[in-house]
Amino acid sequence: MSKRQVRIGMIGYRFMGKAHSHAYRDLPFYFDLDVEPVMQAIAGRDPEAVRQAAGKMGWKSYETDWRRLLERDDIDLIDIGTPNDTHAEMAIAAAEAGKHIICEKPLAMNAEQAGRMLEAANRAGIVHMICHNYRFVPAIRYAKHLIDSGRLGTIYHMRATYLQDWIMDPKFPLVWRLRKEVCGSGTHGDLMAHSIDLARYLVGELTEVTGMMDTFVKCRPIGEMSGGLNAQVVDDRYGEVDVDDAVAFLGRFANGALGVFEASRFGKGNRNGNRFEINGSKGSVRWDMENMNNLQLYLDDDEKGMQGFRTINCTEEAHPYAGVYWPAGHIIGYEHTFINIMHELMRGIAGNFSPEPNFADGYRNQLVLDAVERSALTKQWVTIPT
Ligand code: SOE
Repeated sequence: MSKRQVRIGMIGYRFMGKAHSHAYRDLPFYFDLDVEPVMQAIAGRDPEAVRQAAGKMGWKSYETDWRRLLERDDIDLIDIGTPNDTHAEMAIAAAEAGKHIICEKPLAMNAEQAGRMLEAANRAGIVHMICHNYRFVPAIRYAKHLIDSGRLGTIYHMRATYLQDWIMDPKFPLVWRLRKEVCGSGTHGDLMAHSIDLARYLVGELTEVTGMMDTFVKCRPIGEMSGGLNAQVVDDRYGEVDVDDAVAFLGRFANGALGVFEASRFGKGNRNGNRFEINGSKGSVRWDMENMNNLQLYLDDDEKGMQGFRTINCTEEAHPYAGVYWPAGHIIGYEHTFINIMHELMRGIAGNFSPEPNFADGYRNQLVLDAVERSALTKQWVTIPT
């Protein structure tokens, strides 16, 4: 018997569009699914670019207005991979049209918008997720298993850094990720949102925060608006950078643990340095995205004299998701984190539930982002609403 189809309409087709398209294509290759994902249509404003993207990435059709995807009755799921200022409008309209949704992070420009998106999704009873792909790294899921099963004991600390360096040249242009009206915040919403998601996933809710933010290069040449990490200058005029280049905060978790977080796009030499360490009463874990298959684990009950951090290559059958790919030792990469998350999304649609992380997680994440921003402005500790 043929499987129920999930016909996807994706909005945006650049960096995240490429990652998501690749995931949909590869998904049935690795996972036994109860539904069949169908790459039905993509939407983008530039007719020639969207036509080419559809052809290259394997989409059956394309639209030049995203609203058309919502009108079409051959679309079941809307995938939003556009700049942050568009997420709320698109997601609320998609929910009202009865479409399931996966949305890129950060969910919105602020918690008020994110709350409205969550309400709209709940009201419509659709399946929704936010694309925090790092939760789907086998090593991170294994760390979660170790924490939840008590192997690390009581958790005292989480220390996370997320460092990149692609905007350090003062001549790097003023792309959308550096304009508040388009992205809401800079490094904070782009990178810190991932660390906050991992903190909530691995340790629990944060209750209060105190933070600081800064912008090192305050004016930049005007560049391609849609430009990504390799954007070019297109105009010799300069514009103001009104978002943070770097952010740091201290946080308390509801379970008593302490968190120290730093995110920066001025971390010279770090291309995608997403890292954390968690310390418990019985052990610790360390993880680094640039070596994503490995988890460093310290266990206090190891024999004296042999204690120390060991490296676990999380590619064994015992490691979440690893078994569906290659035999042990044959590592996976960034793109597989998207295949794994899309697999959860398909499970959710088949079973009519919203797998985590969903819009509720996106909303709670946004509450923390907003609180850190407020704290940086007021120089006070800020309580996160429950
Ligand atoms: C660019 O800073 C970026 O692509 C982020 O937007 C992603 O969320 C992160 O995973 C990698 O870096």
